Amino acid sequence: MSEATIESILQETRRFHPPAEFSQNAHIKSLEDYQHLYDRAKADPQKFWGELAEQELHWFQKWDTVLDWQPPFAKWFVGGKTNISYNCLDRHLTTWRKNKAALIWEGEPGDTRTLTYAQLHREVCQMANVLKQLGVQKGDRVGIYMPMIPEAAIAMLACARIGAPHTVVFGGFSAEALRDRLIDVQARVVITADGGWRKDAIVPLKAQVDKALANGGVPGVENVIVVRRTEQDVYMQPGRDRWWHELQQTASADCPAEPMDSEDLLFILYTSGSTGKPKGVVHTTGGYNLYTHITTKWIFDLQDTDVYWCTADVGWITGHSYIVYGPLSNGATTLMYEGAPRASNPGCMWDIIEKHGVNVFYTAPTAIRAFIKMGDDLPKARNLSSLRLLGTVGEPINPEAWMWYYRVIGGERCPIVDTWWQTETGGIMITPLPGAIPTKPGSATLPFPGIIADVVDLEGNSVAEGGYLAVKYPWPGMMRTIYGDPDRFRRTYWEHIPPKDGQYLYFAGDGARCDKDGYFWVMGRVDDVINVSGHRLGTMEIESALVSHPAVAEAAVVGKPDELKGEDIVAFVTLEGTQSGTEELQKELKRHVVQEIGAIARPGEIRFTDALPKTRSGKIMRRLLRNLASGQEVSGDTSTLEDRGVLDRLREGA
Ligand code: 7RM
Repeated sequence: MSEATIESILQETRRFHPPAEFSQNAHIKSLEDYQHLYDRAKADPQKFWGELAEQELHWFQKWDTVLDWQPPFAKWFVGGKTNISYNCLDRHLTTWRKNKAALIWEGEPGDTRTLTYAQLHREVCQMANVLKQLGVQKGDRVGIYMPMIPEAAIAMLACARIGAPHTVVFGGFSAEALRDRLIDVQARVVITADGGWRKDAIVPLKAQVDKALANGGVPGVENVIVVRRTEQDVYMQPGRDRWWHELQQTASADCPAEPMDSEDLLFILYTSGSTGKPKGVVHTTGGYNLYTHITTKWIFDLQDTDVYWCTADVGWITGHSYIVYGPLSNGATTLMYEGAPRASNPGCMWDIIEKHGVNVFYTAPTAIRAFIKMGDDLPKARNLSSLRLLGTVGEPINPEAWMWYYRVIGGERCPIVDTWWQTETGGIMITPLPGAIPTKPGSATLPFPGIIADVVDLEGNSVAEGGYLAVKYPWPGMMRTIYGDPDRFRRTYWEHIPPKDGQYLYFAGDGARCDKDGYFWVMGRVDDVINVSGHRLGTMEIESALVSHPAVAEAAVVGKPDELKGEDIVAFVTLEGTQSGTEELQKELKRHVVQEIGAIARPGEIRFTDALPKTRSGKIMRRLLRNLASGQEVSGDTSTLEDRGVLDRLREGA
């Protein structure tokens, strides 16, 4: 976050109260109601979560114990048996919702499809049977590498139905990144499409899968299921690759949901950290289901007549929790959009809101800033009066963007829920409840009932004026471990801050402040993670990608504030031997990073230098590089710098 943004946030005094009419009809109607829930949950969390689990979900068998907490390992609803696919589908079929739209899909270019709960259930059962026929058993991992099409949700639910944990890999990731993830989970089957639409172009997903699997690249993958989406020619390897529609045609629609243990793995989703390779975040069945269910219900205040639209991609946690599982578990109508705003169709988002009468709209600050740039005329030319609630996620929202969203999109009548959470938390943690909590532009406001959050120093003492965001008590949606690496789980999240008075603290990796009203202001990452357009990237991943190029000797990557993307990637690179830092090489290195990771990791800027600023013990001084990248004066102590000349040469180079 830039200094200017921090300054403007600290001076923020505006307050927006929920409209009375909104509060009257809301699930949580007043600040007192919120306070009551919060206090009750804090006083007896197990009773609070246990009661909700009983009221809100179907269980084949009730649990014996709500929480088994052996820090940092939690088990929720121990002994309980349930199935999230059952909760998202089957239980709605015995109600009037059977023929309600479960999924409205807006595809590119101009395709559309609506699936009722009954239709979605049928497709899911068939795909579940297909997976079984291909030999997928409970516990086997399935890779999903898909565009934003209904089949992505169907595939996830089919996996959940038979107890096969899924790993969705964002379609923007490269073949290399896909391969790493498939290897790490030892996937048995991969579900993909011939291609997907992104901004008027076709992304060759199947070709990427072929590349990832080439030469036994991922041992153990026996089958690839391919959705026909773009109808371009793709290679189908005999014996391995099969068409989704052909398999579905002959599959039975009778597939009872497998009763899963509450702690059975539901999915593994990779996310970037400050060190090493992306981590496989593990989420399990019962706790995740309850947490995404109840956060969706109370935060998006879902009403049965609502059309709800979250613009994330199912390849990210937001898509998992708030396009697929949370909304469907509530029997809501969830809208899925394959496209994105682009020069050829800049008003597409507003067209979709008008066309479907979207009531709840959830997007990212980076998208809002892009909308602002495209001008007010586009949204003003559409009828957006169906909207009653707006949400944001992914990065801090600057107050100006918040105000624009409130005025131009929300018509000054829609509350905004600025939702802070992470892949690791499973669901939203700090957020307004829209009928209850007054908002302040730029603040995620207060913790969800049952979440005990604090801003602390590295000893675990509360430091409201600025410190690390931490969570003090386990919650049902929390990650259970890093796949295959419980030690790394402990080190990454539970050892930065030592337990205080026997209480363990979850370290989120974000910096935050807490104001006199107890409102949280999340300032951004405090580790070597950068947030580019709401996408989380580890500097080390990008450095590894750069160093894997033969011309590169060393690389150091930092974020610099960017008006549109939040942050942009700046790479400082030293070259091998006699290589010279040409413009052509800059381009090639950018291409190389895209090839290794994907387009979201493309550095905005590559700066060649003869040396990186290091301490005498050889550590790269990133703080200096961050200063340089953002054009600021180098601040703070430089006395540990080994070669002071480096700094001057870097300055001159810029
Ligand atoms: C949901 C998601 C997590 C990181 C997190 C923060 C940042 C997310 C907000 C936010 C300020 C918000 N999962 N972040 N939401 N920062 N205000 N409302 O984004 O795992 O991909 O990223 O995103 O830094 O640690 S994520």
